[in-house]
Amino acid sequence: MRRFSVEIIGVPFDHGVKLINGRPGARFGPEKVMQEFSKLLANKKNNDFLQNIEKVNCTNIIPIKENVKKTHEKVTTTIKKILKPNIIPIVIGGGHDISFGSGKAMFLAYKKIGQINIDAHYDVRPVVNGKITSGTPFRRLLEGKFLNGKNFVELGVHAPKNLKEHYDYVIKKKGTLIHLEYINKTSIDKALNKALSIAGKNTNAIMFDIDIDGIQKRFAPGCSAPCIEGFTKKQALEAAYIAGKNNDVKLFNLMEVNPLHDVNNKTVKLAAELILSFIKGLNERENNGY
Ligand SMILES: [Mn+2]
Repeated sequence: MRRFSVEIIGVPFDHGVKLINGRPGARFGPEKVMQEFSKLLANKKNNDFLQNIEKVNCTNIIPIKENVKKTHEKVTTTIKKILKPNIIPIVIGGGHDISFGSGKAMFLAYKKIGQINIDAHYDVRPVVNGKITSGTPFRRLLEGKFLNGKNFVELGVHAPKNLKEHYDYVIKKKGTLIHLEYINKTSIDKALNKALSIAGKNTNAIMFDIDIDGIQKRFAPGCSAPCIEGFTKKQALEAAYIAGKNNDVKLFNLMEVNPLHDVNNKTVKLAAELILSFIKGLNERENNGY
């Protein structure tokens, strides 16, 4: 019996990136990543990863022009309807602000949720003058009480411009930071399993995020805010696989892929591989997994 379905949901929206003065273009991410992913699916050697997968569907959520709040509401409503323990959405951004929309849907579906974020940045900026930027998703989830800080884990957070006040905010909320230095000294496997146990403690479901800017610029130049430092391609692929394999992970957000700044399509290809890696893990989940 095939046990899981995957719903790949594109949200071609980067207004939140513009509002933070980042490089726009992530609105083109979903289409490009889906194209590349369908090539991977068409490759017969990848069929071994799909024995337990009933189907992989691709759809888009049409954003509300320049309206971040309304677009997020649409994301929440749409994903809430899709979420079932055996239906795993993979959301492709778009700006990282969209994770607020999918996170709220997770809260409505599962009540107690955990969050793991692989990112160069904290993304806990406050909403100032009503501007919901791509740097705000986790603060909004925490402030809205959709997410308890005790179940919030950030991995990487290595951008040189990260502000002390955002670090302080995560600590005040009792969130966990696992820095890149520690991960490189130990392993991504160890760090992610630690993150999964924290995010999964007394919760019903975990949301897993990869902001592509968490990966080194040489592997992922096509993003809104690239960093020289970061995860390697291998670490990111392993993280996606481990998250996919964990029974508690019920949604994957893959954010900030920006084809306008890509080099030889390598960021888009990496994003497609990350999706496949996650699905490979999902395919290997133990028994009923839900
Ligand atoms: Mn981010």
